[in-house]
Amino acid sequence: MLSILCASPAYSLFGNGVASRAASVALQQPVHALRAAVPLTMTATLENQGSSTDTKHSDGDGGKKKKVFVLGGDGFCGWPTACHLSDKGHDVVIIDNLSRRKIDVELGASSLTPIATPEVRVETWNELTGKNMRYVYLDLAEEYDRFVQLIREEAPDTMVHFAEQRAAPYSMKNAATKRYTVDNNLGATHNALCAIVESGLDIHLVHLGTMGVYGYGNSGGEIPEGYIDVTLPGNRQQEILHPAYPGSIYHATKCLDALLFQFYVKNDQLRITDLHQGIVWGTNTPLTEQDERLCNRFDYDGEYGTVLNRFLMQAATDIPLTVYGTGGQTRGFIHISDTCRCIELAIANPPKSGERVEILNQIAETARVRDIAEQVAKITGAQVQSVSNPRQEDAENELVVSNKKFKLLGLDPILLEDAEGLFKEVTTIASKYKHRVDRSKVASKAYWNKKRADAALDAAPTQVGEGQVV
Ligand code: NAD
Ligand code: USQ
Repeated sequence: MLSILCASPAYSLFGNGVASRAASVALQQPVHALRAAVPLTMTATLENQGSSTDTKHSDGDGGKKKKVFVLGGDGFCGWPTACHLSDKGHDVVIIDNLSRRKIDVELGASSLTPIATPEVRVETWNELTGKNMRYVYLDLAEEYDRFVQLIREEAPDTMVHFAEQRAAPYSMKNAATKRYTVDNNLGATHNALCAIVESGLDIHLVHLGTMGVYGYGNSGGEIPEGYIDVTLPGNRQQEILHPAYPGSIYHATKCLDALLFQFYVKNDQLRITDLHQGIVWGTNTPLTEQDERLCNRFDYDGEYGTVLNRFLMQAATDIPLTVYGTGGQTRGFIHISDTCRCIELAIANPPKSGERVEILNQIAETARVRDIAEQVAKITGAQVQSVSNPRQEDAENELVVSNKKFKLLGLDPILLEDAEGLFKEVTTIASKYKHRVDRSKVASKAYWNKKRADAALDAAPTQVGEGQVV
């Protein structure tokens, strides 16, 4: 019998001083469900996008509450999603090996926000809500037998798979981090797939993929959701998986995951949804705001911090915004609250057994890095800095992405142009915890190749705050 909620990590990164406070921001969004046009397999819509304890969505599976494993449920996306799903009435079991917290120790970095241990998080959540969320300390890539046993004992309906090393810069740091990223991510994904087959249970796998599997606009025109029509030699028309075009080892693992999904659907008729998510920004949701012990993590360091959250944190701590190169890179963005809503929808709308992998683009919109910097600067008065780009990537790119499927399911995502209040919410959090900022960790020290590393040295001074202010 596996022990649940009793495994204690050897260390705690959480400080004292936990104080309760009421949720203050309600992200109620109007629902514009275009029900008539919803494909047959996708029938559930978001009836209620705010925080609530009653589940009102009509489920594509007949509205039943599900037992959901949240793999990687201690992470930035996983924790608020676990709370959201529990709040919606699902029976949630978090599985995590705390590798993200351990990598912080390795990098000498830490979340800007103090985060409680998973045991304290889960206990607090259950105390506040009367729910029965559980947590299992388990390495998905390394502990296959334990994982299969857990699946047999718990018989989940759905597994949401966040449990991968997710930072492109960390994956490009050196040979050890490249190898770890490939071993961990493919090991975790393949173990999840293999275990579903071995269990003999009909489990829906919802995987968090990335927009970066497509490359960023290099195929021309709008990026469709997963599949693309092509004309092969001899004028043969075919629909294929959109060609993979990863820009980092991390992104490459997501492309390889996609091939595994295709194989397991064909061979074992598994039910798989792959969500190609853009860059997630924000910190807390109304649910994780309820109590400081539920606070979500906030990565700001050069390896794990993502661009918009970094800019908001930099603005709050008087660091000029670190635009890499010209800032002409265009990417997809989504707020953390919308991530939770998308997962809720994906769980409620599984593909049928053996149906091709269901792929949805999980973004609210695309935006250019320099435009985001300008927007943050306008709101906060921050300076904008151009630093040598440590990454091998196009300096400028266009990016048009379809996100029709989630919109058809009723998602009305938060858009950046309407997000001034949410920007301020993040800068408020960043200001509150600015005493925890280690300024030496802000600049990225992960170079994609020697050329990029040499260019960064030549472009000295590259220290944050010393570069060219544009
Ligand atoms: P995160 O690093 O904060 O969370 C991942 C969690 O998985 C961590 O808690 C980590 O400890 C756990 N984990 C990793 N390997 C594991 C293993 N072998 N066994 C058990 N647990 C393991 O990352 P995140 O930002 O929450 O991202 C979650 C997922 O969403 C990732 O797969 C990522 O690729 C994807 N995604 C994230 C973003 C983003 O902007 N954060 C955007 C697109 C896609
Ligand atoms: N960038 C800056 N300044 C910074 C940090 C980043 O200009 O201080 C630029 C980068 O060069 C890049 C863009 O901003 O062009 C995005 O970088 P990022 O670190 O915000 O995002 P990325 O490395 O692409 O990875 C993140 C998540 C990853 C997810 C991916 C979605 O870490 O897990 O898969 O976003 S996407 O970008 O759509 O592929």
